[in-house]
Amino acid sequence: MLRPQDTATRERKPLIGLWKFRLDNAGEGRAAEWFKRPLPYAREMAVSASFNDIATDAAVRDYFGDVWYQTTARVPRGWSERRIVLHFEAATHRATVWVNDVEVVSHEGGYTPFEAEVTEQVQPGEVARITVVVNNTLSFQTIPPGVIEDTPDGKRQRYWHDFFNYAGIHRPVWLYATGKTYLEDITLVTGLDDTDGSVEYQTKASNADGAEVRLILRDANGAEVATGTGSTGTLTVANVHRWAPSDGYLYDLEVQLVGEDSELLDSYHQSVGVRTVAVDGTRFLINGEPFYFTGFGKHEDIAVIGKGHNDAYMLHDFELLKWIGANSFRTSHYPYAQDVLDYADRQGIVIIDETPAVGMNMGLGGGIFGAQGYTTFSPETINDDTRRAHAQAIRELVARDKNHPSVVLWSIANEPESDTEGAERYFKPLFELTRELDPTRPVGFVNVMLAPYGKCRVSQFSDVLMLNRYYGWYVYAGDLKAAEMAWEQELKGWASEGKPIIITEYGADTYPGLHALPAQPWSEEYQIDYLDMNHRVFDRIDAVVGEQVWNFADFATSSGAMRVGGNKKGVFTRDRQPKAAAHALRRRWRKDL
Ligand code: BDP
Repeated sequence: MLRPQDTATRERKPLIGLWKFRLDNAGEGRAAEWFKRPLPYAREMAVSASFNDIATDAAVRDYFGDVWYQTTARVPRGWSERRIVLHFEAATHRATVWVNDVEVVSHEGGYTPFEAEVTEQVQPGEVARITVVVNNTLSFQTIPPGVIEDTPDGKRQRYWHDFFNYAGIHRPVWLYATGKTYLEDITLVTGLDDTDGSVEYQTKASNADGAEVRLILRDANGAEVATGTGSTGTLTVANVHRWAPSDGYLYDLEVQLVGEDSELLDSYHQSVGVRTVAVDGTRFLINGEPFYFTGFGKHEDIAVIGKGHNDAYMLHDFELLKWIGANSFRTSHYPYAQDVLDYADRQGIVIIDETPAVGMNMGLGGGIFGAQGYTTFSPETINDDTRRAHAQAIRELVARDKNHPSVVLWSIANEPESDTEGAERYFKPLFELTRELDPTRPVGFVNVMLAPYGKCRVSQFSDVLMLNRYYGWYVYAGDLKAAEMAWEQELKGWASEGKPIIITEYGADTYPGLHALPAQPWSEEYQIDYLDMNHRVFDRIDAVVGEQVWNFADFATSSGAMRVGGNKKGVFTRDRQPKAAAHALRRRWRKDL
């Protein structure tokens, strides 16, 4: 699926702004066919934003079930004879869409795009009614998983991931038009041969019998550097300007479908960063050169907007990454908005791209999320149906992000149970699937402290070991000497596996403004000491090729005795002001200062 674009043959119309909105507490909307008329008793809701924090009411914030969105859009009158498509960049966690009275699409999974052709349902020049029922309920068969529990006070949604279950239409919606002959998909693989670059392409088109595929590759100044024809092939770029960390140089590949009489039937612009990625022993190579990841696990998390994408915050976050000397981040714990990936491409920021498979671990968080009382992998809990949903989430992530040069590594899950036979059985085919979908990038998953070196049965499938460790926080809190010894010992074990290791999480909750001398947990001083201790350990182990602090910024999570107004492991506050540790990290990461 190609993201909507304005080109010589395509036009799009954003459907963002205020939509009608209502909760469906009684679960009556589907049977009552609310899509057939103006949404009854609706309030207004911002699209794109999570709905949870807009109102002042806990009943809205904590709501789970169906919520309804509705808008009307006038279809541009110039779109007659065109193929018209309704496109959602995401609806969390699932949605069904009607255009006027007709159901046009349903989609499962909260962070990847979906669309439906609606040519037959709309009239150019006329107004169309678009109704969406979004559902944010999590079950053992969803990614991420959750469960609805009965309590004396009614039903409650529980889940095992440590971030708030923001939901709604929090990414843009588009109406767009193409010709009847159109490009469906483009897949690129880039390579390097000394000073030459190669761009291997594969295109897919619809209703394109008799049409020719033509390709024009232009450099950043718009000068043509290579051309080609045919639905698959390879372009060569002499003296290529490589895409590299902190040098987000992009070429523009225009793919055209041309009719017999030379008529331009479709045109799509795909940006291309020419680079290679490889694992060699314990080294992670970008363009054949060892790369060391510095940066963070992040979240899409903004006050009031929740997981809604916001361009201003995105730009500011990247400014902060640059300021602090971060060259990378992980899209913990779900695929981020496509604008973020596009911007990372342009900025030369390196991405570890993660699926929404988080919280698949019933052994975790007894103290944080309450006692679990479930078995992780079992016919009643995470089972074959869950794995099918997980496989689909991987397919949609790879399909969406395969052409981003910034994406160098797939993370197919965060901290799942991984020390049991059930886990091994569950994950083996998912690794195989990911490699089949994308043979060009390394694949891994993020290992949890409960499956330490010697116990994990899933790491055998990973090309890169990604470890989340909280020595000095969840264990040995306040005793950094003991933490340092235990951590180094475990890490040496992992290093003996001969694979590159990225520390994808290490962090300490820190209440901004809390000071303690000598340092104590939760103080700004302790966060610095904790990070220093970790860095001493990493610097002693060659196989460590990256450090990503948990977290870039404080973020919202479900409330609990361990959380003070959210998760406070941010190096920046939720409103993006630096804690003292930000300055310390900057001194470590900014080699130019
Ligand atoms: C890890 C999770 C992350 C949490 C973090 C924490 O991967 O989502 O927020 O720990 O406890 O278990 O802060």
